[in-house]
Amino acid sequence: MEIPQEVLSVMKKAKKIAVLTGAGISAESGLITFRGKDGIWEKFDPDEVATPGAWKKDPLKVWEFHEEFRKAIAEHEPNPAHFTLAEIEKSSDDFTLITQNIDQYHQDAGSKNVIELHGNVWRVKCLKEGTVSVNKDVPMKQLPPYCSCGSMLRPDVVWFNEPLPPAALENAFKATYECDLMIVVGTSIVIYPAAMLPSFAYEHGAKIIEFNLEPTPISHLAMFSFFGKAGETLPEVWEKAR
Ligand code: BJW
Repeated sequence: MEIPQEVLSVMKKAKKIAVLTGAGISAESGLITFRGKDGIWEKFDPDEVATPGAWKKDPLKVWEFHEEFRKAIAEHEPNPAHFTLAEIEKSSDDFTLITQNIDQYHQDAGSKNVIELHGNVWRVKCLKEGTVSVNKDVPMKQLPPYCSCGSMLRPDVVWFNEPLPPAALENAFKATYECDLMIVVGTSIVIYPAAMLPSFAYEHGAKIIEFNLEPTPISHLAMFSFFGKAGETLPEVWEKAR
């Protein structure tokens, strides 16, 4: 693969790195992405399984969808792209990984400074008390699950039309404004507010390097886009840049 010297130089010299990841980074682990051919939204209607309205109408159906997701995550594991980002963090003084993913593979691969914009499917939230706890039961002992207080638990993820966790969003914007390099991996850049981050970084003077199978709405802003599987391209680029 041809890797422009300029890209290696930017990666080497970057003082503050922000990374934005999406479902594509976990594709080579064996997880299905949301959009495109054979994507999750081809099989499921998001209005039926990933909105507050869906939850109100049929919490069991929503839980069954998330239960499938939990099973798939448990059956697979992080891939070389996740591990490479953890390595980049180790050799960087200022590194923030902003992910839209709910699978926790970044933390499993060793990443430390991770901002989860859309929550984490291993956490559950009590609807009455608002308390959040970790539940890694696969399968769940009971669907839908209940809190000891008697109230139903929901997955601690962000559905459409729900606000993102304020602290996560604030920290993501801060990292975006401050970084001199943003690496964008495996996201279609269509879901807001996450989709705004690369252009904000660009407007604040950061270089953008993208890893995706195909062009995205931010490819024209990128100093370079590596088109291919991130589990192959990202390790190869980092090997040369480190
Ligand atoms: C590879 C690869 C390989 C494959 N290597 N690459 C109009 C304008 C602007 C905004 C809106 C609007 N109408 C509605 C909105 C808001 C809405 C939105 O953005 N809608 C769009 C449809 C326009 N956003 C929201 O509702 C958000 N909340 C919000 O805005 O709140 C405002 C508010 C404030 C106050 C009160 C109330 C509300 C919330 C968004 C939540 C998103 N949730 C999901 C589901 C979580 C799972 C669950 O339910 O449990 O999050 S949707 C889904 O999309 C998931 C993802 O995180 C997210 C992004 O997808 P991602 O990661 O980019 O995946 P894909 O599949 O799209 O792309 C994969 C990419 O990988 C592709 O590019 C491939 O090519 C690539 N790839 N293999 C490299 N091997």
